[in-house]
Amino acid sequence: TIKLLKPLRLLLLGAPGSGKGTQTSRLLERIPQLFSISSGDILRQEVKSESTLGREAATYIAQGKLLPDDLITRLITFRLSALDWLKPSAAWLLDGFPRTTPQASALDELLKQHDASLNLVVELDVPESTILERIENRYVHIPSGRVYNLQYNPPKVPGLDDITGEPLTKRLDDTAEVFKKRLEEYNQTNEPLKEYYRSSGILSTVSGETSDIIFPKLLNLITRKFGH
Ligand code: G5P
Ligand code: MG
Repeated sequence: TIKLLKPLRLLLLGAPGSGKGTQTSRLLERIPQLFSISSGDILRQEVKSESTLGREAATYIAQGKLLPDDLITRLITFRLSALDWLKPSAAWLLDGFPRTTPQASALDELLKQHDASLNLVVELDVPESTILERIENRYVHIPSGRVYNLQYNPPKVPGLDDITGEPLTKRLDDTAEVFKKRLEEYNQTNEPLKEYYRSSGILSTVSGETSDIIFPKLLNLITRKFGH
Protein backbone atom coordinates (compact mmCIF):
# COMPACT_ATOMS: atom_id res chain seq x y z
CA THR A 1 0.00 0.00 0.00
CA ILE A 2 0.95 3.62 -0.51
CA LYS A 3 0.94 6.25 2.19
CA LEU A 4 0.10 9.72 0.92
CA LEU A 5 2.16 12.61 2.26
CA LYS A 6 -0.42 15.15 1.10
CA PRO A 7 -4.07 14.68 0.11
CA LEU A 8 -4.56 13.49 -3.44
CA ARG A 9 -7.50 15.05 -5.32
CA LEU A 10 -7.52 13.11 -8.53
CA LEU A 11 -9.75 13.15 -11.59
CA LEU A 12 -9.54 10.28 -14.08
CA LEU A 13 -10.34 11.11 -17.69
CA GLY A 14 -10.61 8.64 -20.54
CA ALA A 15 -12.86 7.37 -23.30
CA PRO A 16 -15.79 5.11 -22.48
CA GLY A 17 -14.31 1.71 -21.66
CA SER A 18 -10.78 3.05 -21.24
CA GLY A 19 -10.65 1.57 -17.72
CA LYS A 20 -11.53 4.42 -15.35
CA GLY A 21 -13.61 2.13 -13.12
CA THR A 22 -10.96 -0.59 -13.30
CA GLN A 23 -8.14 1.75 -12.29
CA THR A 24 -10.31 3.25 -9.55
CA SER A 25 -10.80 -0.09 -7.81
CA ARG A 26 -7.12 -0.91 -8.10
CA LEU A 27 -6.15 2.45 -6.61
CA LEU A 28 -8.61 1.99 -3.74
CA GLU A 29 -6.89 -1.30 -2.89
CA ARG A 30 -3.48 0.33 -2.78
CA ILE A 31 -4.39 3.66 -1.15
CA PRO A 32 -6.73 2.82 1.73
CA GLN A 33 -7.54 6.39 2.75
CA LEU A 34 -8.87 7.28 -0.71
CA PHE A 35 -12.60 7.90 -1.28
CA SER A 36 -14.07 7.67 -4.75
CA ILE A 37 -17.12 8.90 -6.60
CA SER A 38 -18.16 7.72 -10.04
CA SER A 39 -20.87 9.80 -11.70
CA GLY A 40 -21.88 6.87 -13.91
CA ASP A 41 -22.22 4.50 -10.93
CA ILE A 42 -24.37 7.02 -9.06
CA LEU A 43 -26.58 7.54 -12.11
CA ARG A 44 -27.03 3.79 -12.62
CA GLN A 45 -28.11 3.46 -8.97
CA GLU A 46 -30.62 6.28 -9.49
CA VAL A 47 -31.93 4.61 -12.64
CA LYS A 48 -32.26 1.28 -10.85
CA SER A 49 -34.20 2.82 -7.97
CA GLU A 50 -36.49 4.59 -10.47
CA SER A 51 -36.13 7.94 -8.74
CA THR A 52 -37.30 11.05 -10.55
CA LEU A 53 -33.71 11.90 -11.39
CA GLY A 54 -33.07 8.29 -12.43
CA ARG A 55 -35.96 8.34 -14.86
CA GLU A 56 -34.73 11.55 -16.41
CA ALA A 57 -31.14 10.32 -16.54
CA ALA A 58 -32.10 7.04 -18.22
CA THR A 59 -33.29 8.79 -21.36
CA TYR A 60 -29.88 10.40 -21.84
CA ILE A 61 -27.84 7.38 -20.83
CA ALA A 62 -29.73 5.03 -23.14
CA GLN A 63 -28.91 7.29 -26.08
CA GLY A 64 -25.27 7.72 -25.11
CA LYS A 65 -25.80 11.44 -24.53
CA LEU A 66 -24.39 13.49 -21.69
CA LEU A 67 -26.83 14.78 -19.08
CA PRO A 68 -27.31 18.57 -18.95
CA ASP A 69 -24.45 20.17 -17.02
CA ASP A 70 -26.61 21.73 -14.33
CA LEU A 71 -28.38 18.45 -13.54
CA ILE A 72 -25.24 16.34 -13.10
CA THR A 73 -23.42 19.16 -11.32
CA ARG A 74 -26.16 19.51 -8.72
CA LEU A 75 -26.19 15.77 -8.13
CA ILE A 76 -22.45 15.37 -7.73
CA THR A 77 -21.79 18.48 -5.67
CA PHE A 78 -24.58 17.38 -3.33
CA ARG A 79 -22.85 14.03 -2.89
CA LEU A 80 -19.48 15.68 -2.40
CA SER A 81 -20.75 18.05 0.26
CA ALA A 82 -22.53 15.25 2.10
CA LEU A 83 -19.48 13.04 2.37
CA ASP A 84 -16.99 15.11 4.33
CA TRP A 85 -14.96 15.21 1.16
CA LEU A 86 -14.31 18.84 1.59
CA LYS A 87 -12.29 18.41 4.77
CA PRO A 88 -8.72 19.62 4.23
CA SER A 89 -7.26 16.16 4.93
CA ALA A 90 -9.57 14.18 2.63
CA ALA A 91 -8.01 12.32 -0.29
CA TRP A 92 -10.30 11.40 -3.12
CA LEU A 93 -10.76 10.38 -6.69
CA LEU A 94 -13.42 11.32 -9.23
CA ASP A 95 -14.42 9.08 -12.16
CA GLY A 96 -16.69 10.54 -14.84
CA PHE A 97 -17.23 14.03 -13.40
CA PRO A 98 -16.30 16.71 -14.50
CA ARG A 99 -16.65 15.83 -18.18
CA THR A 100 -17.24 19.29 -19.69
CA THR A 101 -15.63 22.65 -19.00
CA PRO A 102 -18.79 24.10 -17.35
CA GLN A 103 -18.77 21.10 -14.98
CA ALA A 104 -15.06 21.65 -14.34
CA SER A 105 -15.49 25.29 -13.41
CA ALA A 106 -18.51 24.50 -11.22
CA LEU A 107 -16.41 21.98 -9.31
CA ASP A 108 -13.52 24.42 -8.98
CA GLU A 109 -15.91 27.00 -7.55
CA LEU A 110 -17.25 24.58 -4.97
CA LEU A 111 -13.77 23.45 -3.96
CA LYS A 112 -12.52 27.01 -3.75
CA GLN A 113 -15.17 27.82 -1.18
CA HIS A 114 -13.55 25.14 0.97
CA ASP A 115 -9.95 26.15 0.25
CA ALA A 116 -9.47 22.95 -1.70
CA SER A 117 -8.69 22.12 -5.33
CA LEU A 118 -8.10 19.23 -7.68
CA ASN A 119 -4.39 18.54 -7.75
CA LEU A 120 -4.01 15.82 -10.40
CA VAL A 121 -5.90 14.98 -13.60
CA VAL A 122 -4.86 11.84 -15.43
CA GLU A 123 -6.05 10.92 -18.87
CA LEU A 124 -6.11 7.18 -19.59
CA ASP A 125 -5.06 6.95 -23.20
CA VAL A 126 -6.11 3.60 -24.67
CA PRO A 127 -6.37 2.77 -28.39
CA GLU A 128 -9.98 3.16 -29.53
CA SER A 129 -9.75 -0.12 -31.44
CA THR A 130 -9.42 -2.14 -28.23
CA ILE A 131 -12.46 -0.72 -26.48
CA LEU A 132 -15.65 -1.95 -28.19
CA GLU A 133 -14.92 -5.58 -27.38
CA ARG A 134 -14.30 -4.66 -23.75
CA ILE A 135 -17.67 -3.10 -23.21
CA GLU A 136 -19.63 -5.72 -25.16
CA ASN A 137 -18.24 -8.24 -22.65
CA ARG A 138 -18.80 -6.05 -19.59
CA TYR A 139 -21.06 -6.97 -16.69
CA VAL A 140 -21.58 -4.68 -13.69
CA HIS A 141 -22.74 -4.91 -10.10
CA ILE A 142 -24.84 -1.79 -9.82
CA PRO A 143 -24.91 -1.29 -6.01
CA SER A 144 -21.09 -1.28 -5.73
CA GLY A 145 -20.05 -0.23 -9.25
CA ARG A 146 -17.76 -3.28 -9.55
CA VAL A 147 -17.05 -4.14 -13.18
CA TYR A 148 -16.29 -7.48 -14.78
CA ASN A 149 -15.39 -8.61 -18.25
CA LEU A 150 -16.09 -12.09 -19.51
CA GLN A 151 -12.54 -12.45 -20.85
CA TYR A 152 -10.41 -10.05 -18.87
CA ASN A 153 -11.70 -10.33 -15.31
CA PRO A 154 -14.64 -12.76 -15.18
CA PRO A 155 -16.63 -13.16 -11.96
CA LYS A 156 -15.74 -16.25 -9.91
CA VAL A 157 -19.27 -17.56 -10.35
CA PRO A 158 -20.77 -16.71 -13.76
CA GLY A 159 -23.38 -13.95 -13.51
CA LEU A 160 -22.77 -13.16 -9.82
CA ASP A 161 -20.82 -10.48 -7.99
CA ASP A 162 -17.69 -11.86 -6.26
CA ILE A 163 -18.27 -10.08 -2.95
CA THR A 164 -22.05 -10.09 -2.43
CA GLY A 165 -23.15 -12.97 -4.66
CA GLU A 166 -25.82 -10.67 -6.11
CA PRO A 167 -26.69 -10.82 -9.82
CA LEU A 168 -24.69 -8.87 -12.38
CA THR A 169 -26.34 -6.90 -15.16
CA LYS A 170 -25.42 -5.47 -18.53
CA ARG A 171 -25.40 -1.71 -18.87
CA LEU A 172 -28.11 -0.46 -21.17
CA ASP A 173 -25.58 1.72 -23.00
CA ASP A 174 -23.07 -1.08 -23.69
CA THR A 175 -24.17 -1.81 -27.25
CA ALA A 176 -22.12 -1.11 -30.37
CA GLU A 177 -24.61 1.54 -31.48
CA VAL A 178 -24.79 3.51 -28.22
CA PHE A 179 -21.06 3.10 -27.71
CA LYS A 180 -20.45 4.92 -30.99
CA LYS A 181 -22.53 7.84 -29.75
CA ARG A 182 -20.75 7.88 -26.37
CA LEU A 183 -17.41 7.98 -28.12
CA GLU A 184 -18.57 10.94 -30.24
CA GLU A 185 -19.70 12.80 -27.12
CA TYR A 186 -16.35 12.07 -25.53
CA ASN A 187 -14.36 13.26 -28.52
CA GLN A 188 -16.32 16.51 -28.59
CA THR A 189 -15.93 17.38 -24.93
CA ASN A 190 -12.56 15.93 -24.03
CA GLU A 191 -10.20 18.32 -25.82
CA PRO A 192 -11.62 21.50 -24.25
CA LEU A 193 -11.68 19.78 -20.86
CA LYS A 194 -8.05 18.71 -21.20
CA GLU A 195 -7.12 22.22 -22.25
CA TYR A 196 -8.84 23.55 -19.12
CA TYR A 197 -6.71 21.34 -16.89
CA ARG A 198 -3.56 21.67 -18.98
CA SER A 199 -3.68 25.41 -18.45
CA SER A 200 -3.83 24.91 -14.69
CA GLY A 201 -0.78 22.63 -14.93
CA ILE A 202 -2.27 19.47 -13.40
CA LEU A 203 -2.87 17.31 -16.49
CA SER A 204 -0.92 14.08 -17.11
CA THR A 205 -1.48 11.30 -19.62
CA VAL A 206 -0.85 7.60 -19.12
CA SER A 207 -0.93 5.43 -22.25
CA GLY A 208 -1.23 1.70 -22.75
CA GLU A 209 -3.15 -1.05 -24.53
CA THR A 210 -4.28 -2.74 -21.32
CA SER A 211 -5.15 -1.82 -17.76
CA ASP A 212 -2.25 -3.99 -16.57
CA ILE A 213 0.15 -1.76 -18.49
CA ILE A 214 -1.51 1.45 -17.33
CA PHE A 215 -1.86 0.67 -13.62
CA PRO A 216 1.84 0.60 -12.66
CA LYS A 217 2.42 3.82 -14.61
CA LEU A 218 -0.48 5.49 -12.82
CA LEU A 219 0.70 4.30 -9.42
CA ASN A 220 4.19 5.52 -10.18
CA LEU A 221 2.93 8.95 -11.12
CA ILE A 222 0.90 9.25 -7.91
CA THR A 223 3.75 7.99 -5.75
CA ARG A 224 6.17 10.43 -7.31
CA LYS A 225 3.91 13.39 -6.67
CA PHE A 226 2.10 12.48 -3.45
CA GLY A 227 3.63 9.56 -1.65
CA HIS A 228 6.74 7.74 -0.70
P1 G5P B 1 -19.92 6.48 -17.33
O1 G5P B 1 -20.49 5.43 -16.49
O2 G5P B 1 -18.99 7.45 -16.76
P2 G5P B 1 -18.04 6.02 -19.51
O3 G5P B 1 -18.60 5.83 -20.85
O4 G5P B 1 -17.30 7.27 -19.27
O5 G5P B 1 -19.28 5.74 -18.58
P3 G5P B 1 -17.21 3.47 -18.81
O6 G5P B 1 -17.93 2.84 -19.93
O7 G5P B 1 -17.74 3.29 -17.44
O8 G5P B 1 -16.99 4.98 -19.09
P4 G5P B 1 -14.55 2.90 -17.87
O9 G5P B 1 -15.01 3.07 -16.47
O10 G5P B 1 -13.49 3.81 -18.36
O11 G5P B 1 -15.72 2.93 -18.91
O12 G5P B 1 -14.04 1.43 -18.12
P5 G5P B 1 -14.11 0.10 -17.18
O13 G5P B 1 -15.50 -0.22 -16.79
O14 G5P B 1 -13.06 0.17 -16.12
O15 G5P B 1 -13.61 -0.98 -18.26
C1 G5P B 1 -14.46 -1.33 -19.35
C2 G5P B 1 -14.51 -2.87 -19.50
O16 G5P B 1 -13.24 -3.33 -19.92
C3 G5P B 1 -14.80 -3.62 -18.19
O17 G5P B 1 -15.59 -4.75 -18.51
C4 G5P B 1 -13.42 -4.05 -17.70
O18 G5P B 1 -13.49 -5.24 -16.92
C5 G5P B 1 -12.71 -4.30 -19.02
N1 G5P B 1 -11.27 -4.05 -19.02
C6 G5P B 1 -10.56 -3.16 -18.30
N2 G5P B 1 -9.26 -3.21 -18.63
C7 G5P B 1 -9.13 -4.14 -19.60
C8 G5P B 1 -8.03 -4.64 -20.35
O19 G5P B 1 -6.87 -4.25 -20.17
N3 G5P B 1 -8.31 -5.60 -21.28
C9 G5P B 1 -9.59 -6.08 -21.48
N4 G5P B 1 -9.77 -7.03 -22.42
N5 G5P B 1 -10.64 -5.64 -20.79
C10 G5P B 1 -10.43 -4.68 -19.86
O20 G5P B 1 -21.10 7.32 -18.01
C11 G5P B 1 -22.22 6.69 -18.53
C12 G5P B 1 -23.26 7.71 -18.93
O21 G5P B 1 -23.70 8.43 -17.80
C13 G5P B 1 -23.92 9.82 -18.11
C14 G5P B 1 -23.78 9.92 -19.62
O22 G5P B 1 -25.02 9.65 -20.19
C15 G5P B 1 -22.80 8.79 -19.91
O23 G5P B 1 -22.87 8.33 -21.24
N6 G5P B 1 -22.92 10.63 -17.40
C16 G5P B 1 -22.77 11.96 -17.49
N7 G5P B 1 -23.41 12.89 -18.23
C17 G5P B 1 -23.00 14.18 -18.12
N8 G5P B 1 -21.97 14.56 -17.35
C18 G5P B 1 -21.29 13.66 -16.58
N9 G5P B 1 -20.27 14.06 -15.79
C19 G5P B 1 -21.69 12.30 -16.64
N10 G5P B 1 -21.23 11.17 -16.04
C20 G5P B 1 -21.97 10.17 -16.51
MG1 MG C 1 -16.91 3.41 -15.59
